[in-house]
Amino acid sequence: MRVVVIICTYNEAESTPKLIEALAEVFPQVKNHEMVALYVDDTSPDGTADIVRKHQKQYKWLRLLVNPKKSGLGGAYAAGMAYAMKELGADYLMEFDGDFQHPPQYIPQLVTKIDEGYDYIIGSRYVPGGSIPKSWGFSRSMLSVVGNLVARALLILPQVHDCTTGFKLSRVKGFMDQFNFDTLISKQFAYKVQLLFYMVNKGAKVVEVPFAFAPRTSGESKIIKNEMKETLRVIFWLQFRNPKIQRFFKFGVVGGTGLVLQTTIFEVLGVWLKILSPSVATVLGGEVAIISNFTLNNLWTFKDYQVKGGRIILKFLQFNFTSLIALGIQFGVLKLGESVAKGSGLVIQFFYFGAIFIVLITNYYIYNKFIWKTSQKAPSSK
Ligand SMILES: Nc1nc2c(ncn2[C@@H]2O[C@H](COP(=O)(O)OP(=O)(O)OP(=O)(O)O)[C@@H](O)[C@H]2O)c(=O)[nH]1
Ligand SMILES: [Mg+2]
Repeated sequence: MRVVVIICTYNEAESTPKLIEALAEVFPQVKNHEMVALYVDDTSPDGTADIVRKHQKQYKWLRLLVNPKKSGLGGAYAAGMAYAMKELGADYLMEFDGDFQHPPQYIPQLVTKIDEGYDYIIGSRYVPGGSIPKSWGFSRSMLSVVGNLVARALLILPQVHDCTTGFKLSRVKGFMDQFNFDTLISKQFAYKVQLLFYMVNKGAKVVEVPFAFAPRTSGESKIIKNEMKETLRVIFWLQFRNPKIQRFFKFGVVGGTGLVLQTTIFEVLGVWLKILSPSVATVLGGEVAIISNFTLNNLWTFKDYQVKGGRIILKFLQFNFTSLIALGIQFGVLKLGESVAKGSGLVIQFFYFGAIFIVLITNYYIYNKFIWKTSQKAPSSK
């Protein structure tokens, strides 16, 4: 495999010669893969590109791409990755900082994971053995730790412990060669969370390799002040367009309309007019909501998996059956509520909404798993 280590630089003249020498020592340790280093420099005023050019005479594996102006880290990586795939025939792309914060001795450890079949190899600061610099003050450490936790939670990627690291190795075939760089939401550091989200959701086999993120010893930090805000902006758009989130949102809306129907019947017949007992009024309201929910979910929430023709009857019966389970849960909880409430309307309401919550979660699971079977390929894409 040809591994292209992409090093984006802006004013890294001090560390660049040292880093090239360090790579020259480390690359021969990788026996069964071909290592190439690609510097992507945004015409740094301190002449970083000239230093690379000078070393190119000595090292055949050293390549350089110069962008005419500063394009932000995401912009620089987009250009570098496209160049590495198109011009250098890369099989794997490594993202690597040019200021020694990603210590070069970890490169072979990440590369060997290719042999174990991994598509996405993450240099991780937040798994045992990994760390952030001890010299970082409280606020910088907190920004990193909390920022990562927030990103991890909002991306809904609990399996990845370091979602904001910049040290990664990605497979080209089937993954990076299918990524459309025009869709990059941010040209800044936040591009990283988008690539992570893309790779994991594309089904990449992922592994995290611990590494000690070193303190910056020379040059200046280029991290922009509003990086956290920029990362949140990227995550917002990623999730806004995420079909799974959209589906859950639609399910919520449909469930909400069902809830309004059911609650109206419950409140009017069971609480206000007292024509029915609260438990019976709940079940009657539920029946009406079932019909409405099935129709709306089939036409809208699970549109990609829509049931048509004669199968609608079968699926509707199944839906009814699973809804009966839900009604059973509600009935049981409300019965319990009736015995506890001893006539108190407020306590009954508490049990009523508690039961609804349990039922919502159960229903969403059953719909996905058994009714519309969303883990299978959508009928429209078959
Ligand atoms: N080509 C290019 N490289 C950039 C740009 N911004 C940052 N870099 C490089 O990206 C790498 C990471 O940037 P850093 O400023 O070190 O960011 P950081 O490591 O998160 O922050 P520090 O811990 O303060 O160093 C370094 O090699 C930078 O020179 C840019 O706009 N263009
Ligand atoms: Mg740095």
